[in-house]
Amino acid sequence: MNQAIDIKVPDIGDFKDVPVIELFVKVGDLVNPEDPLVSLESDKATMEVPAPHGGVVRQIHVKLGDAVSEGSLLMQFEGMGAVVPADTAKPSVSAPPSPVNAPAGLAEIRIPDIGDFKDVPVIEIFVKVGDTVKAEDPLVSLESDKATMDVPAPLGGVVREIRVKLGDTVSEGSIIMALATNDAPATATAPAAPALLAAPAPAAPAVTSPSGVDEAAFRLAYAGPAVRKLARESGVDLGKVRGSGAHGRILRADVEAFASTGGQTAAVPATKPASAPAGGGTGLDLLPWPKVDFAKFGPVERKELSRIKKISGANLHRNWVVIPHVTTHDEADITDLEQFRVQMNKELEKSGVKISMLPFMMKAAVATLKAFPEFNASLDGDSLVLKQYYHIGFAADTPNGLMVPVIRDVDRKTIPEIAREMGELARLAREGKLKPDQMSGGTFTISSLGGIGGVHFTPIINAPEVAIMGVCKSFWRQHSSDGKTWASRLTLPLSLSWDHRVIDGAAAARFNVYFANLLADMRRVLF
Ligand code: CAO
Repeated sequence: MNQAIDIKVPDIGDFKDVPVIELFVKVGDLVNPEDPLVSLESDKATMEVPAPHGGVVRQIHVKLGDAVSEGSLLMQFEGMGAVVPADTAKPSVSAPPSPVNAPAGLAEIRIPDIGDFKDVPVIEIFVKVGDTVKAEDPLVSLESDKATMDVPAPLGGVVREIRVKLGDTVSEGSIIMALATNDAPATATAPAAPALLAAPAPAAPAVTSPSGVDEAAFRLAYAGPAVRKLARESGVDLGKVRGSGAHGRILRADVEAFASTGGQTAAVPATKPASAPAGGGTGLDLLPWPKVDFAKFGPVERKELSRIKKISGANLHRNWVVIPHVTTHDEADITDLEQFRVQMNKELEKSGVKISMLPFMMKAAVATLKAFPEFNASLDGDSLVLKQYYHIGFAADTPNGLMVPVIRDVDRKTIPEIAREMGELARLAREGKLKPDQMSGGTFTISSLGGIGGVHFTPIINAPEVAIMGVCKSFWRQHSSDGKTWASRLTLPLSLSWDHRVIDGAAAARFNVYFANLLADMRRVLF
């Protein structure tokens, strides 16, 4: 006899009020045990709730976007004796799933919010298939050009599948592994669901399209197990499907649409044009890089670039090639400011804060940015996004390479506060412990080589910012304003690089003069 069976959300760890992001069944569907019913997405994991029993879907009690927790009623099945496996054949009409026959969960673990970072390489994988992990155990380590980040397990379980390998690049939302939670089979070879209504899907590799599927992109595609299975069965290269779900999640409908159009409409272009348009001037038709056997000329040693150097190199290269840089040099008279700085350091000696020239430059930069708002902006297509906040980055030299921590709201901080924060961020940078949010959101950068030397240099703009101020070591020079009387003045060399798509030379020269005048007399910052 048919029975009404309540299907509830099983144990999903500490998660509560998790939105339903996908419904895999509709009223009237015939479902096998273990078939996915709904997909839930917290900020840290995507979980598919499988059917604990076979049956026909009689009622669905949730809709997309509804928030559910353990025990929430999802749907009702009309159970049919023939499809209920023996060990789960006694569903009570209203009893919540017991620990024994609660539907086992498969949680897909995604990269959480990692700030503005994208395409960050996986540099370490701490677990292997079959390992049992607890919530908060580290799963993988990522390394951007600016920080190393461990991704912890958002919930406990057994690692069922690892979908990344060392060197793969991931972004927020990329799926890195699948965890069997609760009573889910710990290995892919122990499926619990007897297939009574339909033949089980063949194992993934057997149905994979033999050609053209980019396995790495497939692994990283943002999609749940049911959609992956469908993609495998349909021979769809998941890495090429654009997701229409929240945060770009690939839905069943996306795979179906992709498959129905022969993979044409939603495909991401896989290749660049073979060559630049003739005469268009948009391609770089360069000679190949010279290949030289240096050892022919003398002894050499080969040393691999650090990972941070490799990645920051790629960013610097992009910025250098894409942004039409111009650098305007100038000088600031900091004689009085230096005297004041030395005096303040004496007064603050006991507080433990030591103030270099850089915090003063930050304050002067904010006042200058307020006067020249297009320098505190980013290009977005044909628009300029003018920011009304002043987060100033500073280049920090570290043993691993260049990093740019950001001090937020410099306009609202005192000089000692800026100095203290800068010291702390520089320390974290040197120890490789900066967090993504400590390096994001900058609106303008200062790169100071003043503690080292140099006269002028041409700093590379830290995209998507539009300008960067470089400063070198101050020096004493004889100065005259009338050619008759001369005085020794402490002079700070300035090198402002600016994006010529946004800023004109006259504005850049004015920016430097304004900035220099503020440093010459910091009282002007008050105006
Ligand atoms: N002229 C003369 N002396 C200067 C100066 C300047 N413009 N700027 C700093 N100094 C002095 C400081 O007063 C300090 O002197 P004391 O030791 O006598 O007190 C000394 O130089 C060292 O300063 P600092 O470098 O420790 O402090 P800072 O606040 O100026 O800079 C930081 C901090 C983190 C920015 C710096 O240590 C650093 O990493 N600079 C390198 C940035 C870089 O690599 N830029 C290039 C990017 S493009 O590849």
